Amino acid sequence: MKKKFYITTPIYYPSAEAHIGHAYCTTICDILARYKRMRGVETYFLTGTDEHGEKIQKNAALKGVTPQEFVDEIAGKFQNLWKAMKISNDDFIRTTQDRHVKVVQDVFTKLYNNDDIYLGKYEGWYCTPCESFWTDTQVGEEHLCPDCGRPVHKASEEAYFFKTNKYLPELLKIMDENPKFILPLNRKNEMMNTFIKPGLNDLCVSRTSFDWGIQIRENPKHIIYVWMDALTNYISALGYDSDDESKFKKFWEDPDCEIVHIVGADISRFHVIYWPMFLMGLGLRVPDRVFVHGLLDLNGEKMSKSRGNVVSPLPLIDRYGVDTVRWYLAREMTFGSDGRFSPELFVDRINMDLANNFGNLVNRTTSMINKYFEGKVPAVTELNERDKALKLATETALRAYETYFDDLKVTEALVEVTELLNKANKYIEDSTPWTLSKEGRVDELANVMALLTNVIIVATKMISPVLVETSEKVFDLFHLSKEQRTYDLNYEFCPFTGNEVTKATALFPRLDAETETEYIHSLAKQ
Ligand code: ME8
Repeated sequence: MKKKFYITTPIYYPSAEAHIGHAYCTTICDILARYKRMRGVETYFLTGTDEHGEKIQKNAALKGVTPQEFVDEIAGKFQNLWKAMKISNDDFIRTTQDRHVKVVQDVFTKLYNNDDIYLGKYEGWYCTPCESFWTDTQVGEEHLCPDCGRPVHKASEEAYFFKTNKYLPELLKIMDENPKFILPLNRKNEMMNTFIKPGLNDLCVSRTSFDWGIQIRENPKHIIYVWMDALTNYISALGYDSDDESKFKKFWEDPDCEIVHIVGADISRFHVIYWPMFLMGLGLRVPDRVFVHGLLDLNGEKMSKSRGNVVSPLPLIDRYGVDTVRWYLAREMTFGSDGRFSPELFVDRINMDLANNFGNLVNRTTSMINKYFEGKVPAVTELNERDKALKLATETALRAYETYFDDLKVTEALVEVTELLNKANKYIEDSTPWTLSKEGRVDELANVMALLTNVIIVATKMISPVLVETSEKVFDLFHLSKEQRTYDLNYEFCPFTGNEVTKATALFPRLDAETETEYIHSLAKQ
């Protein structure tokens, strides 16, 4: 594992407010960042907003405000949402900030002087909501945008182009030599078959048809097309090409820093193909991995701001708590595959994993320790076969969890935790502590309580990058010292003898399926 970790979300368009899809990607990045920090890796986590472009200019005009006023308001709402979701980003970059604008202009100049960019004419099918030009094949006979399904129109303008084929051999070499450059692995074939094999066009990197963007210094009637502007955020935020390049040196140039971009399937080609090429033109290192996550639909319908059917995470957080929403997002959809947001799945998932499994285990254990051992964790003595099996299961789960996380398999890592918690609940049923107590088998009963405490603390540490509030509550219930709260794979077995234990009050109350699904359905309709 590298010593440092730089992780980024896409920078979202503040053309409308954030929805559950944005929250999904940001939450997963947050979980990865928190996991790395917990492992002692120096981590830098970036998110932000992509504030230029025709759509934003149009939306601002509709509202009767300037584009800057428009993005200021929505960027503020994004930041508030991330606070409410306990997102631990180290920085929030906005592409209208001076620190970014200057870098983008310099990047353009460098690439132009390097003969990577030339002035030509662009003709194609343009989708205004998506700000993308498409080819004849892509729009089909009906002339519909392949992304959002809306009609496209023919457009032509003088524009600058980036020479993609100049860097294609180097890109293919990187993809070959580093098989984990694009993750999950099947996304590589998709990139090759859909975009690279049919032949790559040069990329249009400027516009003259609107002016809400970063001007090209050498030819001010052009603005830099939104993707070259947007992608540059990953280095401008680190201070590339500024008076203080210390963060850039630390988190980009140092080969001992792992650079990971997490992006949705809708924008993978920009990150996997063009962004590495821009970096090659600038003579900079390319990222280690681009992880392409799937898109969430809403009750089976594609969710997008352009279509106007979105769910905001805020009312969900207000009603169910931030951990519940974070857990649902990270656990329900396998990270890397497409998924679905549905009220029924939400309620089922929370009841199954948090109320019945995790919450129940903590409630039962803390209550039994109070009943049988006056609220103090007893010491372990000789273990029987069942105890040994649970001890082994804990160690095995911990190792599998780390391996999955190191491969960015977030959901799989969390499944390890829920399976371990299931085993612990089953261990209670099999050990029948109530019988041990009745029969006065105190040593065996003590072992059961000590082992359960051990599993709960290990599992809570594993789950803590997701359940940021509850994990602290559980540590408090077991009166853990600061040292006892740290995470260590080679942990000491049952080191909690003598710790006081407070009886839990329902950590995650069971949700009433009928009332809550109805409530969440009403949110999706608003
Ligand atoms: O594309 N399910 O911004 P954007 C899951 N500004 N994730 C979703 C989602 C859904 N239904 N909808 C959106 C842009 N996302 C550019 C990015 S980066 C240099 C510039 C997430 O506001 C997902 O991560 O349209 C997707 O890639 C991103 O939001 C697109 O956000």
